[in-house]
Amino acid sequence: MDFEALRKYSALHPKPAGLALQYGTAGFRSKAEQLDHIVFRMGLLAILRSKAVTATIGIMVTASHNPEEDNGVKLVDPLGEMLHPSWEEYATQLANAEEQDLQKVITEICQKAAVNLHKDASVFIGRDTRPSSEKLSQSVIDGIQVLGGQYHDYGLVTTPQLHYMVCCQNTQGQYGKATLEGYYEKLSKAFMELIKQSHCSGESQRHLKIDCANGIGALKLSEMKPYFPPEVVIHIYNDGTKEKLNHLCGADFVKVHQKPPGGLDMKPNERCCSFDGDADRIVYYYKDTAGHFHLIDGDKIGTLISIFLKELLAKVKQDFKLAVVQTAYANGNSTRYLQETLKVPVHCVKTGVKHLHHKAQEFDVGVYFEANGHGTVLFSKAAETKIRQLVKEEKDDEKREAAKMLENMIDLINQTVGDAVSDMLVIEAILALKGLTVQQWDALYTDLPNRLLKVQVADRHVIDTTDAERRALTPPGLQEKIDALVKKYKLSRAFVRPSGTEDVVRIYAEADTQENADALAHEVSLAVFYLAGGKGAPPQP
Ligand code: G16
Repeated sequence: MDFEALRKYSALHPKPAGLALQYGTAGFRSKAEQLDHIVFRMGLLAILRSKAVTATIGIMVTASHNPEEDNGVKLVDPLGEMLHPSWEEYATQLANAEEQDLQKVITEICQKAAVNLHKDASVFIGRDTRPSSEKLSQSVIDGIQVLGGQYHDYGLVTTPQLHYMVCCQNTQGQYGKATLEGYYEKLSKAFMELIKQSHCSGESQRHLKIDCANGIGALKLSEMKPYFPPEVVIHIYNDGTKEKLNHLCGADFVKVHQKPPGGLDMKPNERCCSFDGDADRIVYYYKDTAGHFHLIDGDKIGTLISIFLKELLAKVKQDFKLAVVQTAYANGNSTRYLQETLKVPVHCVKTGVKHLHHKAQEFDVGVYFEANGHGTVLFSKAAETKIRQLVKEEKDDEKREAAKMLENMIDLINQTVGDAVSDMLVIEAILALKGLTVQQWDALYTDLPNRLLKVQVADRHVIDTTDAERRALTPPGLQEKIDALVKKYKLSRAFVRPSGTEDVVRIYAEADTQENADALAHEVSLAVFYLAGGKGAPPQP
């Protein structure tokens, strides 16, 4: 290793004194101006990771749902999954090392992770549309070059597109071609094959209004438009030409505020959806004839997909284990519906796609969705092989037809990570195949009224949680207070957790009425404020 070059380049990307950041829910996230040294060092780490696993590693510069002024960076592991947890710790160590200790920390990581520095290394880079992203991805390249690795810069891509590229590359093309054309072709072919199997779509043309959060999704959907069949007409809103990224729009805004995004004019009963800033989340919604807004969040998306898959799995008559993975944010009625009506096992894990993905890998067919719209479906290798074999060899028409649909689902869903574009096509195909309107989909179950709030505290890490984040261990007295508050309301539930992407504590509450959910969330936010060191003025109702 050329330590002299490392010293020289690292000095060009100095760490601000006293700044310590942590590899969180989805990598590092902070104000963009605090991140130059972090992205440079993540360039270094990507090379080490690539040498350690002898595979291409991805680096995405994005802060997804965060405000435009923020940015972030995360590493993508060989099959397109999130960075292995053992390396998250190395990432944090490297990010926080003082300039003079950088060489020592790198040497320690190489020893602990048995990195053979003589091996080749390769990194794929992508970035979102934030004004700061281009410069930050240049700093990633500086880091890569110091350690002498190969790289391919995809430039502007959605986060899931980068995950897809990494997986394609490391499976030697088995997962698909590692190009944008390859991605568009794979998805559109599977989508068209699927809707060909629809006999009663109920709509000759499918119109869908899409709020792209003023982010990368608009660019990539426009590129993909020529690949769509003429029956599918997408209308792109919030394309980034007028307003700021994620400002009053996008999947996170719509989910948190339970209201339509700005910049999208919605007629009664029109099917609409929102992507987030890097197009890895999606939520649907519509307005009824009385003008009421109806949100169809990740829970209901996961439910629709589970219903569809369960029916197909019954038809192919294989002993495949289907399960759904959710987080504590899942609406109580979605969990009840899945378990009691659909009779599908449901598992609850900590927030963060990496946790859901990991759990979903335990099943033949693992559906995972966060309520915020981040999710996908994983098919085990054995299930995939069996399904593809049934398509080729099965004599029974109904069984073969069902296997064919499952095969197209396997190709349409981005199994590396939640992907708004792929999820949207999956949903549109299922609605067409089942002849369902958005209202019928919404009517599967009624969400319990709920409220999401944020509170700022001096140090959010004073809150430690357990039981998949449903109970607070610290600070003392907080959980007891939440328990007492929850007892005041019917059908109620509440929990708090430190965010891994923003400097806030998140609060979730649900109850029998919206007033009660709002009141409970507010009371819990006051408890957090007073017991966990709230900053500024106490939260107002
Ligand atoms: C990221 C993660 C999601 C998580 C969300 C919020 O989403 O990928 O799994 O639900 O952050 O996390 P937290 O509550 O810890 O801030 P995104 O879309 O911002 O990448």
